[in-house]
Amino acid sequence: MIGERMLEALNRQINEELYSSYLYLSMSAWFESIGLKGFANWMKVQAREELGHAMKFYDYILARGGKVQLQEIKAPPHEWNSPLHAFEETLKHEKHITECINKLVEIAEEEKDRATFNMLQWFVDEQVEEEANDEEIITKLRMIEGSKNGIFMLDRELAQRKYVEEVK
Ligand code: OFO
Repeated sequence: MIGERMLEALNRQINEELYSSYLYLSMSAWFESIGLKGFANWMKVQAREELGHAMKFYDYILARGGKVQLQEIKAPPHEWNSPLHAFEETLKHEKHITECINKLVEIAEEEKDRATFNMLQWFVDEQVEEEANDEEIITKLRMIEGSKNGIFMLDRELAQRKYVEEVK
């Protein structure tokens, strides 16, 4: 059984992950609306990954005999100034998620909840990867700033991303 404090924090994280999914789906729709289908694909894949993150917390709570309590998901923004702006906002959001995960780790330590502490290690690693992916794309976007051809090439590259279920 998970302690009350840990359970509440894990339930909050389900909401954070569902919001991440919502945010990236909104970005995907925006990229689609400005004709960048490759960027839209990348964001749609990311939205599915985030849903997978929410489900990891959901499944974990149930496996530990806890109660899942889904909360309202806030509306994400609907437009951004440029592809670079969208990815800067993505990185900012991922840094916030990293803080959330670190906070969960702290709670698990304080509550001496070894099982939750272990489960969270996957997310600690995942956040390193997520921030690095965003930084890589931001670097490319800064290099090609103002170049339509550059955006077109990057769009082709991002169109290659495929959804792969992230297994533990
Ligand atoms: Fe983007 O890692 Fe979950 O939220």
